[in-house]
Amino acid sequence: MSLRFPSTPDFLGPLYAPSRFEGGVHDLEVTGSIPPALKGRFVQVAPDPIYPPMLGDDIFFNGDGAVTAFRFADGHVDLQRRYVETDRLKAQRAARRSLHGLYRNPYTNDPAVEGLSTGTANTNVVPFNGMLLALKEDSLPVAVDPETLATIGSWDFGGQIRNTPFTAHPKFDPGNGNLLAFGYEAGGLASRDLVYYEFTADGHKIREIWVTAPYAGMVHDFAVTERFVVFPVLPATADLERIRAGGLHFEWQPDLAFQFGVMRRDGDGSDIRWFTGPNCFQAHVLNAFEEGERLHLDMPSADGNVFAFFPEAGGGAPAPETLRFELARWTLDLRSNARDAIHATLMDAPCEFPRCDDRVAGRPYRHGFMLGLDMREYAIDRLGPPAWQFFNLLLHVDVSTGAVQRWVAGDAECFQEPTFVPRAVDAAEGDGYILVLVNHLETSTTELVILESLAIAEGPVARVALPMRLRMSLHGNWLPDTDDDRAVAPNHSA
Ligand code: V55
Ligand code: FE
Repeated sequence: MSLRFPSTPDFLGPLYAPSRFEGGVHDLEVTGSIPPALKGRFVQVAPDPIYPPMLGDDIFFNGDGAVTAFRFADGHVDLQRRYVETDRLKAQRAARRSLHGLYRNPYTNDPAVEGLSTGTANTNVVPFNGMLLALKEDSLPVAVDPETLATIGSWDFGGQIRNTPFTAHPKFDPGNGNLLAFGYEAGGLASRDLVYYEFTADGHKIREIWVTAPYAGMVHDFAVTERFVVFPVLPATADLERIRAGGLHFEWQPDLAFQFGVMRRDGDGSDIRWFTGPNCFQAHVLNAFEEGERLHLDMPSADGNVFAFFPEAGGGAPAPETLRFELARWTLDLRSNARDAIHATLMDAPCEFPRCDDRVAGRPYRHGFMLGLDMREYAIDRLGPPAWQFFNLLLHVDVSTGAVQRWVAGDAECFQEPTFVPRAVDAAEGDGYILVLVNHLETSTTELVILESLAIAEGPVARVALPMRLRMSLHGNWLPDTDDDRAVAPNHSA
C-alpha cells in the first residue's frame, strides 16, 4: 500500500515538506559561543501532518502539532522533538491514515472520529504551572510534560473551564504571572461569543467574562493592558450553514470593517465598546499599552486578505504582491464618543511574527522584534518564487523612534518566528538575545541562531546546526531554568 504526501505547495520544498521526525540529539554542533546566561529551554511548535491529507490536499494550519525543545545548559544545546498526542493524532495512528477533512469543519471528517477533539495543538506552546500547554485556538489546551515532551492530555484547568475554544496567544500578566486568555466561537461553532479568562499562576480561575462580537470573525490574538482587554476581530467570518454544507470554516468579507472590542478586565463585559477600522487583515499583536484614557495597539497589517486559503465568496483572494503591508498602531480613545480606531504607521514595510519583551506585555514599551520580507535580498533567479509564509529579514523596530535594524541570513535563507530572551531578570527592556530558526532553502537544512537583541545587524553570536531540517513552524517561547528568572520583573517603562 502506498503512503505518499501530495506534491502540492503546502507539502513541498524545504519549508513545507513534512519533517515528521521525533527523537533527540545531544550536543548539537555550535559555531561561536552560546552566551552563558542562556540557561533554559526554547520550545516551539510546528504543524507537521503525520499522514497525507484525507481529501488529497490541506492547508498548513491543519497539520498535527510537533513540539521541538532546545535545552541550553553550560554553553551546550540538546534537541528533543515529539508530536503532541492529541485525540486526533491517536485516532490517525490507530487507523494508519488521516481521518480529518477540511480545517475546522467536523462535518467533513471520517465518522470514526465523531465526538473526539479535533484539536491539532499546532500553534503555540507556553509554560504554565509546571506544564507546557500546546495550543490550537479551536480547542482546549493540551498539557505536555516539559521534561519529556510526553503528552499529559487535554487541559480544562481541573474542570474550571468548559470544553470551549482557547486562544493560542494567551498572555502573562507581567505583574503577577497570571495567565490571561480567551476563546472565540466560544458558545459553539461559528458563534459570536467571546470568553475572557484569568488564571493565577498556580492555576485558579479568577475571572471569566462573556461578550458578543459584532460578527463571527477570527480572533487569532489579543492584548491585555493594566486595566483593559482588547479583542481584534478579523473580517474572516465563520458560518454554520456553510460549514454544515461541507464548506470552508472562514470566508473573507471585503465589506466588513475590522473590529476592536475593548472592555475592563475587572468588569462583567457590559462595558464592552467596539471601535472600527478599515477592512484589513491583522492577526498578531506586537504589544498594546495604555496612555491615560487612550489605548494603543500595535499590529502587522495588510490592506486585504492574506489568508488566500480562506477566500471571499466566489473564491477570490488578492495576489500577495498586490497587498500593502505595514506595522500599524491603532489608537482607541476611551474618552471620546468616537467609534473609529485612529491609525498610524509605525513601519512602512512588510512584517509578521511580531514579538515584544514579554516583561512589558500590555505596558508602555519600545522594542519590537519581528520578521520582514525584502525580495531584493532573495535569489529568485536561482530559487524561483518563494513559498507562502516566507520571511527573509529579521527586524528590530524601535517603536518610539521608528528606527529599524535588520539582519539578512543569506540570499537563500529565511526565518521562523523570533523569540526574545532577557539577558537577566533585571535587564533593561529589550536587552538580551534573539533566538531564531533559519531555514537554508538550497541545502534543506535548519540552524538555530542567537543574536544580541539590540545589535541584530551584526549577525549571530552563535549558530547551532541541526542534523535534520525543521518544517516551517508557528510560535514558541523561552522557559528559563529557575523560577527566579521567570519573566516576572518590575515594570520597565519605555
Ligand atoms: C492562525 C493560525 C492557525 C489557526 C488560525 O496565524 C489562525 C493565524 C496554525 O493555525 O488555526
Ligand atoms: Fe499566531
